[in-house]
Amino acid sequence: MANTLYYSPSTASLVVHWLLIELGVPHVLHALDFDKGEQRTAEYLAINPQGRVPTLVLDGQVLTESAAIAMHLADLYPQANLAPTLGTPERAAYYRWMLFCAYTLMPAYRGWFYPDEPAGEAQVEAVMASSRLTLEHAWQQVANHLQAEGPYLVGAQLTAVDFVLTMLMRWSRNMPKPTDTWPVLKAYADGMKARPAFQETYRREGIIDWQ
Ligand SMILES: N[C@@H](CCC(=O)N[C@@H](CS)C(=O)NCC(=O)O)C(=O)O
Repeated sequence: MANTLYYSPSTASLVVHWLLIELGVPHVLHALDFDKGEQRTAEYLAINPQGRVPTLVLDGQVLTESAAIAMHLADLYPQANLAPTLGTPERAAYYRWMLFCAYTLMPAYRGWFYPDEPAGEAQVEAVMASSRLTLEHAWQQVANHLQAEGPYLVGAQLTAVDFVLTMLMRWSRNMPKPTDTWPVLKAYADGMKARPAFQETYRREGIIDWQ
């Protein structure tokens, strides 16, 4: 079976799609239409019980969680140098920021985009307000870090975590305080967006905003 990315345009699958193109990994796309609830069909739940994207079937193995897939792809294609050497301070920083994305940014975005999940309709406003605060605080922290230790999250080396972070920055584009509000974050994102594989991902997913 060909490597298959189950995706929906402009979602958490974007970073996996981008890395597959960036690294030249052969794959086919399987689009899921969220409006039709295709992420919750029995067939899809059988491979991803969370009913979310991305799911990447790579060499026959089912992989989920965008940050984990990004790290695995970086490990599989060492010639691209997207993962610092094991056991180095740079590797530790790479883990730190990858988990910052997964532990801090992603749950806060989940709260912003799916605000009824934690406590129902009655608490939607409170959940959105708290998610927004968490995100703005986190983006300030990232901006301070890049200002002091950039140009990339791990310093001089571009790594897979920069791809994950760029996707997460993109999700703020329609929020009250998008990441482009911070000049250092905008400059960083502009550099990442200039990568040909980013442009190609946009083209294949049919995305035109946040160019
Ligand atoms: N932590 C997961 C998050 C995946 C996730 O929340 N995906 C969203 C799209 S951005 C999704 O599939 N939503 C559909 C739904 O929840 O019904 C990852 O990074 O892979």
